[in-house]
Amino acid sequence: MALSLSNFLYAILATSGHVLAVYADTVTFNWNITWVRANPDGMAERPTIGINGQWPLPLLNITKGDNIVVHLNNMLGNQSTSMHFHGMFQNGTNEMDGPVGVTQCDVPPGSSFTLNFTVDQPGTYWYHSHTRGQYPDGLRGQLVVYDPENPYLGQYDEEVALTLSDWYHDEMPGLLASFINYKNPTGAEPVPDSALMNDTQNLTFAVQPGKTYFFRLTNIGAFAGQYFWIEGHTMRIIEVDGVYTEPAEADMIYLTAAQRYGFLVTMRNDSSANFAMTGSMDTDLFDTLPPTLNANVTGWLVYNNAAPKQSAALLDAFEPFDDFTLIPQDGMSLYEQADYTVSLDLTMNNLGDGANYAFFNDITYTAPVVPTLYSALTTGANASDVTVYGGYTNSYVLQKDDIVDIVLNNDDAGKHPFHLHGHNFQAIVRSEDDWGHYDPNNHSAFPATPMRRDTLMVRPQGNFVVRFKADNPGVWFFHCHIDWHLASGLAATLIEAPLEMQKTLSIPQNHYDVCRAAGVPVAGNAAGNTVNVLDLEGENEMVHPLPAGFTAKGIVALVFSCISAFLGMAVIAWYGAAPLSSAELASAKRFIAKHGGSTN
Ligand SMILES: [Cu+2]
Repeated sequence: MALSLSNFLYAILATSGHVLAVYADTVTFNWNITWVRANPDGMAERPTIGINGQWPLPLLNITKGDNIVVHLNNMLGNQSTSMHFHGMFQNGTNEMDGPVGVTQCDVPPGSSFTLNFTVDQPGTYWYHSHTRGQYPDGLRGQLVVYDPENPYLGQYDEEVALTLSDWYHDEMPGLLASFINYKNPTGAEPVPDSALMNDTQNLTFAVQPGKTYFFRLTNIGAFAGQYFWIEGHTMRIIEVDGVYTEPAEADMIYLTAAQRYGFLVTMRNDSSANFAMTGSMDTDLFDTLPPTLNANVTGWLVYNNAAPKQSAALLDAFEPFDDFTLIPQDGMSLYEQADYTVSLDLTMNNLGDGANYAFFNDITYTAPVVPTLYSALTTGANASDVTVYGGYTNSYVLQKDDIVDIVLNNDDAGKHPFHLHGHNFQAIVRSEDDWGHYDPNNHSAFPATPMRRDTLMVRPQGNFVVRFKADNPGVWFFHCHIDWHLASGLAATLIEAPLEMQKTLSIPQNHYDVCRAAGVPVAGNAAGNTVNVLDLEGENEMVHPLPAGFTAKGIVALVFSCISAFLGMAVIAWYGAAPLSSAELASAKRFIAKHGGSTN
């Protein structure tokens, strides 16, 4: 089961540090999306979504400036699909971004969809399905963009690509059906069955004493954040989410789902022992802890094949590096004050069907009839009117080049990692637990040179503020990257410079063909109305709320009383329907005879 990490070693880089002359290439991928069988933790073989009959999915090595073409052929037979390249700005190619219902239609079985975009960002990224709840079934992999002008060239000998993830033995459609269900009124997320490192366990990586390796680490998981550390070694962080940072030393880092770190690790000079590197799922996220769950996954830096590979040592506490303190290597300073603020209050609550949903400002994201990008491109001057995008998409229209703040107030007791498509943002405020809502008149000083990244965690009952420049006309999704929470509606839609989009963006015919095959309209407002685009008659609405006064506890009580009433009736019916034993029959006859009836 153990794979050698050398399989994932993809580049031995020049140590001279000089800039290589490169020419942009077109890199074409013909991907048949297919079912395969996989058993990455050795505990349960299961159907898994692969590419060209393979899983784990390929590590993609791209060079900055390359043009990527992906022909996505959906051969799953029973599910639609899509593909998002996480962290790519897609500047000028918003239609290639991937989220279904936002910039495109779901690609139905038997259809093909072509992505075509240029990568002009270096760093550590990943790619995954953006079809509802699909990527945890296997359709996610890592993407590394090599940078001929990496400022740290010459400070390392080799690059190493590494992923962490959580893994389920059951398939997502069934898990989703029981997650968003009146029988799960508290919204308890399914707990993963195991943790994986490079889609396996007990990974070994042969290292050479004294060498320095550039690790590219991505959490491609569905749900669990993971702590990561290497015994006996210090990590020197030089990149987060594709942004170079000033070097920062860390003994342990924490990666939410979708976050990436690039760090240098220099090997020890003696080769007498091997060292464990461990990913440990953040069990704070789990509502229950199954006794059989091993939340950790361990691999080893192998200096010496003859030496033992000892189990990871137990820790007293997790004390990860605080990413908020990172400083971008390019020294980009804080944007001036915001022109526009998107304020989002996060809650989780029950709706009229008894199931638990996630909300921004009391609206649970409900995909529109027409993908939002197509609405922006087909509603003329009205595209600047947020009404067009419907009442259940949490839409905001941004003006070109505005400085925008997103204020996120977490009224929930859980941690949530938020991802913004199309941008890196400056992280300017992140509270501790239980600090409540952000107060614009009373907050910590904004960093002068804020960390930039594309995924940031808000703490329980806390808040964050992120700032970015609306310099990328397009429709950009902002959502929790816990895939359960995206499915339960924790998303907003930013419509950036719609009139500019109408001038600069165009949709390939192939994308429209996919919509036709899926039976999805491609023009008009969120409801598909093309005549009066301010009329939302027929739009997709969220499940209606419960009558006032119902609480999650009330739902639990209602469900359990219904279940117990049902069980009670079932017992009576079962008892009543059972044949009488001979003793019971004799006793009944005696009773009837004694009271004067006939027993014939
Ligand atoms: Cu979440």
